[in-house]
Amino acid sequence: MSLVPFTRWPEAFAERYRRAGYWRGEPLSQMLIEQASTQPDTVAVVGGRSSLSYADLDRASTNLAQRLANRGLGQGDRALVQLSNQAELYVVFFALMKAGIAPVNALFSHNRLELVAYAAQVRPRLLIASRAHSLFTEDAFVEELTELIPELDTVLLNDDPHPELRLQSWFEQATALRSFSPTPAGEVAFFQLSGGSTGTPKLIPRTHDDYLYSVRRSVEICQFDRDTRYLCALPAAHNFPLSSPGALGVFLSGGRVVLSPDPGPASCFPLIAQQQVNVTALVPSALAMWLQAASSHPEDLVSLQLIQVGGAKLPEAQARRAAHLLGCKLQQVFGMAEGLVNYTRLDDSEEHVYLTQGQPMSPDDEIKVVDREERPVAAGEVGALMTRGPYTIRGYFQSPEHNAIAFDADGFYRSGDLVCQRPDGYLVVVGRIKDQINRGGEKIAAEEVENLLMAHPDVAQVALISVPDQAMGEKSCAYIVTHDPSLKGIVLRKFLRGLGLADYKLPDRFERLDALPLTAVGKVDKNLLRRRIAEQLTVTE
Ligand code: J2J
Repeated sequence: MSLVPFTRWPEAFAERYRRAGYWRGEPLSQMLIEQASTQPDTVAVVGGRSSLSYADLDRASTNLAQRLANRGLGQGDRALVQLSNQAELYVVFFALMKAGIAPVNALFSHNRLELVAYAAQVRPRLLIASRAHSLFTEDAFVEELTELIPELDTVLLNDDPHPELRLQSWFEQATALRSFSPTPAGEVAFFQLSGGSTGTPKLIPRTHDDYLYSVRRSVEICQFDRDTRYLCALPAAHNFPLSSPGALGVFLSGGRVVLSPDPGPASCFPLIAQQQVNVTALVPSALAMWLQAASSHPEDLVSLQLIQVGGAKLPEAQARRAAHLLGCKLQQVFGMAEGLVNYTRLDDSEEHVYLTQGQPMSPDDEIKVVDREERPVAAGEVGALMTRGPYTIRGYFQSPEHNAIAFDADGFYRSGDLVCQRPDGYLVVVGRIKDQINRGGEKIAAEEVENLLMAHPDVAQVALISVPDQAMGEKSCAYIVTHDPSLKGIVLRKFLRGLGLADYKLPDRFERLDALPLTAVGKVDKNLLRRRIAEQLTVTE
């Protein structure tokens, strides 16, 4: 048996985290087994047409795990999974945890380029995807993947008409031919996705021990219990709605997850009313849509008690309006798939909830705020955030060169965020140094899009930057230098789409320049470009 390799915490730290009771040697599947035995008939998840009790979820995931084991899949194997916000996503997640298979859960908005990049890194033996996604309506992409990844020998598709391919038929009772079990809790359970700032999207190996601790601690802070009815409105595979406390926090507490296909009020409000949802997690751009819709449908939202907001900076004015208009508690969440999650606490003062992004959830989260030379800044000053702790990774998957940049010699992760830490320990996010665009909580690595645009024969130089946007917080703008004066943005967008890039990464706007401005050291001066577009926008608005 060969397990998935990853950068381990040094033994002294691992020992400390075990002694403190954070790491308990328990697999992520254990929470489901426990709920299924104590309250089998309680509804665990409602999504689209299906409603699954804890017993259903446990049984279906065990059956799938058994069938996969019967095919020889198990510990050390990897899977590529792409499902929408549907109950099957959790059946698959728990099945893979039970069978020791480590999945990458791609977002449904991901396209060919992202899936190929993930597959090339993890070399999955198993692909689980959906016929409802444009990549999988025909078989061509599955064939392409199978050619690219010879190890890929099992493909299951949601709602496929053929029983042997159809994911749901694998949820049915199977003969026990081979045994299966989760990977040891200190080993990789699955891969999270990095927002990234590099050319290829990086993968984040999370162990059962560290992830389960982050979920357990989040549940304590957010006070989830059996009465929790959580609306999963964001993409379900994302770290926030999966673990902060997210769906896993709900399953750990014995509550109910209600899945919405998208975070729009038209989908969410009726579900909140029907299901008496009392908590949800949103990004600020979705919250803004809710605030607009709330005044015309206030009766839909009466059951809501807590709205968590994170993924991008929540403006103070919006925070105040939300608390006022929605009539429930607000919580700011500043987290990252690499680990560290900060929460404002439920009994915090309004001042904390409106003005800060919370404080680290664990007493063993170590925070450094540093200047350009990585010396700690004076208390309360702005600097770059560095962190390590019991659920923050020590390295990306198979990325030694990038790890040398993203982590310091002591294992601190450089998050790329500019923050200030107040004397009371609370963090305020003031900006970022990583070359990324945060488009309504969806992260775009500038370098990835720039490299692809450079592949166009008429593009000589390119710089992708963020542009402030009323609705999304930020949008993207590509500054290009081209020899062809007639080259249109629409052509470049089509080009990028043709390469298989996810839609949300397509530049919202293109601007042409004769040359890109450079800094004194010869790098593209993105600050100047950002100032320039901001001025241009103020003039035209
Ligand atoms: C400002 N920027 C924020 C916030 C994240 C919980 C919540 C969010 C994520 C997430 C997550 C922010 N204010 N409140 O994984 O478990 C930006 C920062 C951060 C990056 C991480 C969770 N909350 N951000 O957003 O991996 O720049 O995780 O470094 O997608 O989002 O992005 P991601």
